[in-house]
Amino acid sequence: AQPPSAQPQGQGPWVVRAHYADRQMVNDLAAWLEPWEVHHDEGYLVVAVDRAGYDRMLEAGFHLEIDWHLTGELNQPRAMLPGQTSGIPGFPCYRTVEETFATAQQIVATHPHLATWMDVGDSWEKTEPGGNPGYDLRVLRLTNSAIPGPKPKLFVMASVHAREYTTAELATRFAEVLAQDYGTGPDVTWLLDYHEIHLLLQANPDGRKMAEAGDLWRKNTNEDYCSPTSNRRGADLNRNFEFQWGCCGGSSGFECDELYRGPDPASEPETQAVQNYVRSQFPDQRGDSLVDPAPDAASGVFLDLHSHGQLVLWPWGFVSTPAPNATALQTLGRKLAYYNGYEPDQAYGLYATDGTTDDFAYGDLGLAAYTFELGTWFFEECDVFENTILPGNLPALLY
Ligand code: 0X9
Ligand code: ZN
Repeated sequence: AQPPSAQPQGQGPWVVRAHYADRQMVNDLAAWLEPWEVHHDEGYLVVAVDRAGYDRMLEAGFHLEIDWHLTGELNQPRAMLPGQTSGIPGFPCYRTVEETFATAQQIVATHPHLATWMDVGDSWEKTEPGGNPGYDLRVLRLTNSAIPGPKPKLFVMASVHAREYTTAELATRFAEVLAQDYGTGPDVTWLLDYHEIHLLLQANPDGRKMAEAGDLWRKNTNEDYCSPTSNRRGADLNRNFEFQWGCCGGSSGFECDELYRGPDPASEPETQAVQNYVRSQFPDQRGDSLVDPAPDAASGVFLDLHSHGQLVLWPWGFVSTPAPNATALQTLGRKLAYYNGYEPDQAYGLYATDGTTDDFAYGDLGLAAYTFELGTWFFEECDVFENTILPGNLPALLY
């Protein structure tokens, strides 16, 4: 233990508890660094910084305390547990990218009338010639194809931030429950008879491979940004979406930053794949003005799974002004939060963000759009996932 005011030696990285005086300090910080946790009621946030980041935060007026426990968790070498034969090393409950894809293919093979596995685009590595073959971005669609549509749709995407282990696994378990319970569970049977559920299980597979090795990787792996071999390269896909891209100080223009928005709106192939797919599946139900509401009869739910923070968030994220459909978004958001026990809030209440998935889905198309922040850590322990996150969130997804 060190006294809180002592300056750490060396280059870091460290996980710090940063005490702040007002929300403006948090929004200014969130233009270049992603706060891992924000506790507005207690006036501190948690974030990882290197030496330059530490000094920059001190200059900005934060009072910094190093969390030596979480700092020790950074850069832990990873190995399979004794007897572990599958999953992320040290975390057998989380399927790897390849295992996630194999599960989806297995569901389709076992339930061909219920499930389709579609190629909807490419990861950055796949678009590049060279050694790394990359991945297709794939959507698992679940519905009873014997009953014709059109049917209302739910779109869920997971692991757009690579290190957020619980998210892809939750979406994959959801798919398994739907496939298994069809025909015996009345709710699931009704759901798949009269709705379509579209799951982009791995929205950032290139980044996820880095995170599977234990790196706290967030962005995609685009080598054009920062430097081709830097572990700070890539673009933050949750700042790269077209709608209000880079508008409002909720993202960074610096290539090495965690919150780098990319050089142009939707510059990244992963972003393009999501935008194109969502636009192909849902009609545009909202006018072009920021104050136009979607009609009460608008159809379609969009959900982006992240971690961590135990939050249910809805648009807007780029501005504090409530969205034109704020009351309806809040009503459904609170209902979802009733199921998972999380705190419901407008996304801006956390910190300002621009170019995000949910602002795109609601702003561009008028979908009821949400972000869940699952659990309490990026590399969540498996017993927390199995005993808390999964039982809390499956009912929210089913609802
Ligand atoms: O900063 C983010 O992208 C999200 N937090 S995370 O720790 N998963 O990176 C929060 C996004 C909140 N804003 C919107 N949902 N619009
Ligand atoms: Zn995230």
